[in-house]
Amino acid sequence: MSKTTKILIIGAGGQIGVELCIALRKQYGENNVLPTDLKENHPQLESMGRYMQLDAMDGKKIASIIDTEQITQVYLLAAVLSATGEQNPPLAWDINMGSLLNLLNIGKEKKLDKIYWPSSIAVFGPTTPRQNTPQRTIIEPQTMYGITKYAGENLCAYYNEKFDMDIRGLRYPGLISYKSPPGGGTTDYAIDIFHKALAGENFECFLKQDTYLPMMFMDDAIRATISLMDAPKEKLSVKNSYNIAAFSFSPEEMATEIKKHIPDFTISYAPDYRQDIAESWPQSIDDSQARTDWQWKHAFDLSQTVEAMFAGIKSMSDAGA
Ligand code: NAD
Ligand code: AKB
Repeated sequence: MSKTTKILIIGAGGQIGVELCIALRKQYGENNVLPTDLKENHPQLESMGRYMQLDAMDGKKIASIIDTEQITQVYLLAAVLSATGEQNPPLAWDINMGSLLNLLNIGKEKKLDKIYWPSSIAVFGPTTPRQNTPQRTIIEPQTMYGITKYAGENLCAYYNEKFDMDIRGLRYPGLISYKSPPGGGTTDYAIDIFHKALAGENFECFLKQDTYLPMMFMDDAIRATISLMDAPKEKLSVKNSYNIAAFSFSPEEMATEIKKHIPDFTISYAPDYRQDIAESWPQSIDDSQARTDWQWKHAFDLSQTVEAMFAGIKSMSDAGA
């Protein structure tokens, strides 16, 4: 008889975690997915079922939850993102690396079936080809966040190889969503812009008008995550983290798209330290390996994303969220 899949999400209270929890519960059942986060309370997650406070650095507690809850898979989402990481690089190193190394050792000891750990386009740096960045290429990240993602990818590949574990990951582009706010990234402007537009306010962008970055709507990112985790192991030729992509745009192009819905919308530009981060990242990504290995295909383009964002933010505010 096959055993029940029981999932622990660490860092579930952020932009990706809330939506991933909803999707995984749909697939595996509410009682088989336990969302946890450093935050003592999380009203949104608590309103949907069980929630537990858990520090990703607390290996003893993680091991004990794996035992008592009979956890078979862990999704580790706790992290310090690019912009916050450049404000406090030692913190980014400690949290991003400490939590991963902790979990890999626990996963090895407890013989977890699978671990998910996300990487980012931030692994790439200024020496990487910026257009159609290949899966395998020069990787010399310039931010502490990118350095932790690159080191983390290599750690995952090492544990996969040495200890015959099953650790999977995606290099997400900037993710655009409305259910849970973003947590300190360079691509966050592409979410904040909607809230300002709907409030009838000017949006002051911290990136220059022609800064192109790869982006994706959250529904596609969640579907990609679950498809990767469901894919047969023998199909996965990449042992660290897969490139995935949807579309790229600049702040100016996003503003033009928003004006189709709100003609009076205005944008101004006041680039800050995040401009350097954005300029060190690719402008577009080649994700053909993911498309070949596990049939990844994005569904949302820029205009569909903008429509879904306006509809989603309005429905959340109508529901009083
Ligand atoms: P987020 O900042 O929105 O959420 C991270 C969550 O981790 C927060 O709820 C935070 O409270 C929690 N956390 C922080 N320290 C913790 C700790 N010590 N113990 C437990 N929880 C802790 O981030 P996100 O956007 O949901 O990103 C999740 C993962 O995906 C990260 O690894 C991030 O690098 C990666 N990623 C995100 C994006 C994106 O655009 N959102 C893009 C590429 C990669
Ligand atoms: C960030 O901007 O830090 C994240 C990412 C692309 O990793 N959104």
